Amino acid sequence: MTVLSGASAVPQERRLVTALPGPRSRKLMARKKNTVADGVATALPVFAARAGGGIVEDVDGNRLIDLGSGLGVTVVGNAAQAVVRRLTAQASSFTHTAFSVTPYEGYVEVAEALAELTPGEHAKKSALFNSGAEAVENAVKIARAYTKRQAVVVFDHGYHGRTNLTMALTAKNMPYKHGFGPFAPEVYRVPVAYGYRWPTGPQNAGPEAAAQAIDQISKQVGADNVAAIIIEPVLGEGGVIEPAKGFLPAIRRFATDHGIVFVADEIQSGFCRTGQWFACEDEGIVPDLITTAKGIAGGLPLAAVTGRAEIMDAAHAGGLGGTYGGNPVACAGALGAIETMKELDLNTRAKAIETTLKARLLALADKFDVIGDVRGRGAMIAVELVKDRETKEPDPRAASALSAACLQKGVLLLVTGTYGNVIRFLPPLVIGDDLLDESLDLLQEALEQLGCGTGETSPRREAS
Ligand code: PLZ
Repeated sequence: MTVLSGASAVPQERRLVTALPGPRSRKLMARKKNTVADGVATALPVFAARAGGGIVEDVDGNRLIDLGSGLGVTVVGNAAQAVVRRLTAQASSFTHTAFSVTPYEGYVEVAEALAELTPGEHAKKSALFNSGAEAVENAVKIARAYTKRQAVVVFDHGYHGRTNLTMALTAKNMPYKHGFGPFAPEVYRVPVAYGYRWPTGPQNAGPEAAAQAIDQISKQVGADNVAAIIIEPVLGEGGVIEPAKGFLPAIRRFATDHGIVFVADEIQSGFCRTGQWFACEDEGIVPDLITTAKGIAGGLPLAAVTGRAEIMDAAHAGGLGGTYGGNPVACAGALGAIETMKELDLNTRAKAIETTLKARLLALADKFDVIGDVRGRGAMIAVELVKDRETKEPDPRAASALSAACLQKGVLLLVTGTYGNVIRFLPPLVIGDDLLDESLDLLQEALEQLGCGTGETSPRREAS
């Protein structure tokens, strides 16, 4: 795929010129320690200088293979040409007027693109915001205004943000919520169909988890009190969990039957990441509202709520907004990113990345018994690490050791999951096959160095 990454000014090759972190990164880290709040931690100890294609170059000149896309954002790669062209033109015309004061065309164009690309043939409208969390909060506001109900239902392992309401919606305590309560009321959490860990096996997870979730909502909350059900079609931060087949359609049906607004949080899974414009398309789900951010704007801060016009219009005039929401430079970035996704057919590219990654990771799972599960779709793939394949006891230490060892070899890999034991692969979709292959060779080397064992005597990895 040299055609894709060839567009980047950054040479598409791994290069290590210092030990990691290098001297410049170490100096910057000391300055950060003095002036940046400790709560703002960094997953990796290297500072970026430039990035493009599948490479992040650090301030010491090391070139690292990027399997994280800055938390799943740079679907089209860093500094993608169309993004830079459009945002540069916009920035030299005007950088801000506030859409709620003096509107501009770019915002409307993004809303039109969202109406075209999101699932469903119904009339759609959008509102734009700055961050994923802000989009989710506004989806809740809109659903409450429309239904005149208050309760919000979310799922085990879900992640929706770090603001007060979205902390309440997020499942995991550490690091997202710990010590930051009290949290917003009227939030209820129910089970999700986590195939790999479902007690009666992945084949039963879909219907059983749906039945449990629906029973809990009906008995503990009351369906008629529920404004919104919010779910990630692939649960990213929770560990790249694909709800087992049948789960999403059952929950969608339940929402329809009870006048509940079904919100797909596609902030991480949207915009070609899973090989579809939106991950919920894989099971033919048409959400009432969909929240987007991350991939939407090639790295610029932009987020959206898009959905049925009659629901979106339920909030009174002036009820939705914010100073910067739908900033013109960010909108220009989004139009450039969407143009790139279409031009390079990044949905097809995501599927090809899945084929490459899964083949290699499944082969590694046969050799290394620390790998309990390989899962995900498109360029959103993960391996779950366990101490023992029978008990499936999570192995978070192996995950952090592995990501640290990969970093030393020049590969940026992120750890995630409720149990901190999932290594995820979220590369920019414009990464070259050569870089992907190389990163997997290096991952294999790291697994060997860490003595992760052979799977010859262990039961085979379970498909989930
Ligand atoms: N919904 C599904 O994945 C952001 C956050 C990582 P913001 N995920 C990465 C971290 O440590 O903060 C996310 C998401 C889903 C909502 C959000 C929130 O998006 O743009 O970070 O607010």
